[in-house]
Amino acid sequence: MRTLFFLLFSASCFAQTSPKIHLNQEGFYINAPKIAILTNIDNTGLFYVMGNNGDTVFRGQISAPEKSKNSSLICRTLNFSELNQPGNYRVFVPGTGSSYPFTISDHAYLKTATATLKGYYFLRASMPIEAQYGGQWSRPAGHPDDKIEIHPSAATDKRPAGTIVSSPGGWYDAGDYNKYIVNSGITMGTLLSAYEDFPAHFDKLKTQIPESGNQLPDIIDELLYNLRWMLTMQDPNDGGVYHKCTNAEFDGMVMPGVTKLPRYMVQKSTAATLDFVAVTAQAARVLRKFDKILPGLSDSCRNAAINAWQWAIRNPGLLYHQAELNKKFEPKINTGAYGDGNLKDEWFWAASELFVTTRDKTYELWIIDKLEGTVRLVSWNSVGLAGAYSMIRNEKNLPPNFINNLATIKTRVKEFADSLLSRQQATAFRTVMGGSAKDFEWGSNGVAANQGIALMNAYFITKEKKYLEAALSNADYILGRNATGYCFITGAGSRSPMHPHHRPSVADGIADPVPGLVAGGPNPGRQDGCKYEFTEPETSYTDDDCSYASNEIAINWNAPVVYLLNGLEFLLSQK
Ligand code: 9MR
Ligand code: 9MR
Repeated sequence: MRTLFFLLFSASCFAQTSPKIHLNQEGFYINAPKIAILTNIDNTGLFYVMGNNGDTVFRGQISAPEKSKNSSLICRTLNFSELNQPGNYRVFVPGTGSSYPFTISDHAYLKTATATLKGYYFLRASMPIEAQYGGQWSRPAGHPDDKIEIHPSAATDKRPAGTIVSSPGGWYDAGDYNKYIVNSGITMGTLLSAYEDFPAHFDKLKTQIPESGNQLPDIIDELLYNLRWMLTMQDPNDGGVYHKCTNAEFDGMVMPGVTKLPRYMVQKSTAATLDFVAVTAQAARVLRKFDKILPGLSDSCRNAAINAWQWAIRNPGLLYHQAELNKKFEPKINTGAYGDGNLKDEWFWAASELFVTTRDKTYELWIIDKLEGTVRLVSWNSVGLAGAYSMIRNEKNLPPNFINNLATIKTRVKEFADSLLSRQQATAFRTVMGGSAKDFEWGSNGVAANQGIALMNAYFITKEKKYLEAALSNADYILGRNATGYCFITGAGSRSPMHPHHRPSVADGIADPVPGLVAGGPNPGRQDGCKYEFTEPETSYTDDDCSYASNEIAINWNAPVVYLLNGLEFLLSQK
């Protein structure tokens, strides 16, 4: 026994860290499931969990092999869920080596959950990032956006082409420096929902931003920075909302504000306007309790939402078709399109948020009319579930005669979550993510996080723990239990993206990328034409800044990660 112990001790101390042990590189909650996956190692013996001092604290059996459905990897499960002593550990597999370090703790996600919210501060467009808050990533203000030209596609009598308007602030969309209402919409909806679902958590959460210490929670301060920009995207003359505030062509890979290319307000669209309705209606509701600190803002949001809704009713079919637009207008616009051909879910979301906020029956009819087929995973072009979540969350404030409709909506959400849950045991990484090879698309980490949110909503409906544990499996996925072995959040874990497609991270001359940002994730579409070492669905990821299809950061996939990690921290820490 003594010799065995000694052998293990020395083996683990000097053992190489092995990337073949894939696990959450941050940590696990005390009473939560704990799993690592061993890939392409022929070993069905024992594995060990060792503390920092080399003591073995747990010993378990390596499972039988299983081929992953989403790649050629052969996977074995190492389950150490029973270990529930707080501490710092590594998994050790004799002959293979040690895993990255991890903790078991009551606040396993807190640090990273906070960092993902802080990530938005670094994306703020028109103000400097100061060293006091941004550390080594401080930088001058980016695009001031106080002189935006009305593009010919957006011209009206009152605002002819070339009219100058002001649209400062807001977050940059992603690795690029443009600001798009559609993508801002679902991002804001997700973050507002995080606050609505977990106010007690966010009321205390400090992210060290310039506004920290004022009377508002930091998440609200961060949201306001983008909300105030969004409000400038509405034409006060008719209530319609411009699709985007953008360059004609993407800026080069330089720091923000270096290029001085003209910026344009491009075509109003029904999708942008409906997403704007949903966000401002939800903001009106969420900000109501801060009326004393933000006098009039909640009312302004409500009015903005109603005006935009009326514009959409008058203009129900104005889709954004960049190629068509470029046949008619100069300059041609070649930045992100966010064009969506099906707006049923946008109507549903907008009507849901207005209904919850105003209780006006007009919107109820739209909800019922648009329900069929809108329960699909949330993404920038699929926003129906966001409306369903808001109605479920605000059940108590809905008119009593809505109860049957709400029951239907709950059933749909639960069924959707059940279909996700049922796939978990069939994935070799034991995550809900990867239940279908189609999960691996542009921004697949957003898919993983949004699946987590759907599962958490099923938990809210049923209070059944299995949904929370399934949501956790996707947090584990994002934090490292995936085929690539990356913890996909910059600055988190042991092996995280170093070269995201993010202009400041490329151009700032600092080795570490801007922290708290989520990389897109595996995407076998590989639309960027970069070199990928692996190309199977769950492995087609490359940590190269040329790879905008697998390694770009974006506000719409950071937001569900903010929701997932903060929500799980709130629900699973024993407080
Ligand atoms: O940087 C752009 C990124 O934000 C977009 O997601 C991507 C796809 O639209 O395009 C990137 O810009 C590239 C452009 O499409 C082609 N020329 C090189 C640009 C930078 O890599
Ligand atoms: O997330 C978007 C993805 O679904 C699209 O397939 C892709 C190509 O149109 O564009 C993605 O969004 C990018 C946007 O167009 C420009 N800013 C960066 C976004 C993330 O890559």
